Amino acid sequence: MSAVGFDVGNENCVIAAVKQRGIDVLLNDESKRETPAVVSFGEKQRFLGSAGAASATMNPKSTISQVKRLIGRRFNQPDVLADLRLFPFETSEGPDGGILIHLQYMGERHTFTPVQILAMLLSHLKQTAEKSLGTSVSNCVIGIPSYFTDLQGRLYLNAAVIAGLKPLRLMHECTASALAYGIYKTDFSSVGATCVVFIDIGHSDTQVAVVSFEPGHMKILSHAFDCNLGGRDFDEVLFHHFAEQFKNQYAIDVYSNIRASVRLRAACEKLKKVLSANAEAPLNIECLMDEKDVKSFVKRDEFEKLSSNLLERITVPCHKALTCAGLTVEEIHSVELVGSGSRIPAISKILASFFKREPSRTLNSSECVARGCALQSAMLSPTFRVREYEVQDSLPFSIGLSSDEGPIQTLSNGVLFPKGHPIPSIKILTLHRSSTFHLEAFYADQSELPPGVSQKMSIFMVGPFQASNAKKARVKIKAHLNLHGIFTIESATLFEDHMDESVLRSNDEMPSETMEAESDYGSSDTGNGIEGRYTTQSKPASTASSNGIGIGKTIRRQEIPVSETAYGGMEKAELYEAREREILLAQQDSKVEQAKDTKNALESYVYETRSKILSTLRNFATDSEKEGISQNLQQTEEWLYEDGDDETENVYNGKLQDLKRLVDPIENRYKDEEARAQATRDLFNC
Ligand code: ATP
Ligand code: K
Ligand code: MG
Repeated sequence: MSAVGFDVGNENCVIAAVKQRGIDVLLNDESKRETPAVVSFGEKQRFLGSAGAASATMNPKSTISQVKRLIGRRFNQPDVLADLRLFPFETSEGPDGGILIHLQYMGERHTFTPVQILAMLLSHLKQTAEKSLGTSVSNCVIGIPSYFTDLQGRLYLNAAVIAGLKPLRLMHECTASALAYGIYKTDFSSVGATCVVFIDIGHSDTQVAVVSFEPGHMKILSHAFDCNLGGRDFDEVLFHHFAEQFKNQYAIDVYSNIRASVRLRAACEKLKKVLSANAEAPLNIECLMDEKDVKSFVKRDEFEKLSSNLLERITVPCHKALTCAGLTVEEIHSVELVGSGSRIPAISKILASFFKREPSRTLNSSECVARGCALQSAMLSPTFRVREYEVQDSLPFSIGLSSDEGPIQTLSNGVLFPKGHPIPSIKILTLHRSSTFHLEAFYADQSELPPGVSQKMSIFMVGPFQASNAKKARVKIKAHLNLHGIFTIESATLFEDHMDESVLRSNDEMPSETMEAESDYGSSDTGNGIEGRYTTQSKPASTASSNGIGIGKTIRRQEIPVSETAYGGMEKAELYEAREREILLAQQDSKVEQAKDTKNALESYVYETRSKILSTLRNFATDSEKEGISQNLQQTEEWLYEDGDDETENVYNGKLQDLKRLVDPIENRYKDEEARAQATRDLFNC
């Protein structure tokens, strides 16, 4: 058994697994610890991960990357459009306002949603993990950015279903890093909390979390982010710099050529990395455009000047996170820098001056998210015994709930779960309803959300049901902020008071409603400001009767079905269809892979047999047998290079069997003779 964690990055993915002894990062097919988040559609099969990245410059229009950023986004948002303009693949607006990706594959035009592409990637990571571990993998924990909305979380779960994975938890990336940091830490003070700031600068985003550690317990105090600031933005600065330079220097317009843009971007990324370790770096690209070779260089100082706007922006989420946590820099024990985008030296410099201390790099900056996810996966899996350790995350955006009859207010500011509320949590609400009704969850504060993100979340239908006595009916709703951070109405129960006839005669007054205090499971926060007809109650009432108010009163209890629809979410049928389609695509890939493997096997058989016929098998075959085999080997070899270059597994296998029918009898004679000789040796040796 193993517990697996996946860090799906905008650029790089990492898989970690908790094994009997400690956590390992699993290697991919190319023995690498990081797998590019790329899916490329070739002529006859898909190439995923490292293989996909290899085709990025050859086949840019059918090579899809950076899909993480597109999940659950609307096509028509300015920041989405800005992203899409930079991507070499074709996109359009879907009927629901989402993003559609178009590409050529196997001679046809195909359309996929970002969720489907993500599913391909997850499926590839699953396979990689399975190969490495030698077992099937389904349960897992997957990292997500802290600025992901409810919808994005739901769509990640959908992608996991399409890929055949079962996430035990979607975990905020900084929370995962914090877990990987905190669980083994022993040098924290044993009295009071130790507060640490985690800053993850990735490919396209910057996330900051302030975390408090106590023995056996960690708690996220705040999350902050800039979802449009990461390593790629620094590449873009260099890209523009050189693109402008080359206009004058070489009279080429790189912007107008997809292939040249892809190549210059890739070269700028390399250059940026060189600048992290050197004071200056050269840029040389052969035949970039119009058959022109380009040459240039840049100094680190100049690069820092060009990217000064970006560098300044890094402290903004740091400031926000501290303010939200109610802490000053002096109260911070350490500042932990993770994510490969943070390797630019100027970033450490600016953070050092903001926090008045050097940021530390205690964690492996590219692996800590996956390691934290793997740890959490082990903690949630019954087959692992991990140290007792509580991970309490924090809700990034306030959630409100309204019904067909108006807002449901449980806190004075009109919010059901405020920003910063612990994840997971449950709240029980009591509503006075006697027939089917709707609830709508929404983000209560637009200013907390990333730009362009809708406040709409999901609609819940509570019903169908009909109470027998409208005046006496109450519905208890269990509102759940689940382990994934997703808001659901977990259950609804109808309670109806019924008076015993004999008691009714002696007591015509009906008992009045009780108003009970709100309770949060998993937090000490108690709301007030209960308004109007809505009450919240601490525990679901049992079916029982006598509560001391009216003797003879019985409460009838009935579970009511709840169905939910997320704005922009996937319907069951769509999900089913996507799963079927993914299976077909995977079958095509493995068909092609198997044909390749069998072809290779046939090729090696030809070479091995040719040399054996001249050596070990020489004395066990007649001349005419040798003649026949040699001829056949020759023909097969020629066929492999011509007509048989691109055949099915069956055809290759057929050829292989034909050859074996000729060679096996000779092989057997040789083996018999070997066995006889061995027996003789054994006899004389003892
Ligand atoms: P995200 O977290 O945004 O989803 P990710 O996890 O894929 O993305 P990382 O792998 O943490 O991102 O970081 C990738 C970024 O780090 C790229 O922009 C890459 O160019 C940059 N990077 C990697 N090595 C260096 C280096 N030595 N110097 C500067 N930048 C680097
Ligand atoms: K990563
Ligand atoms: Mg990352």
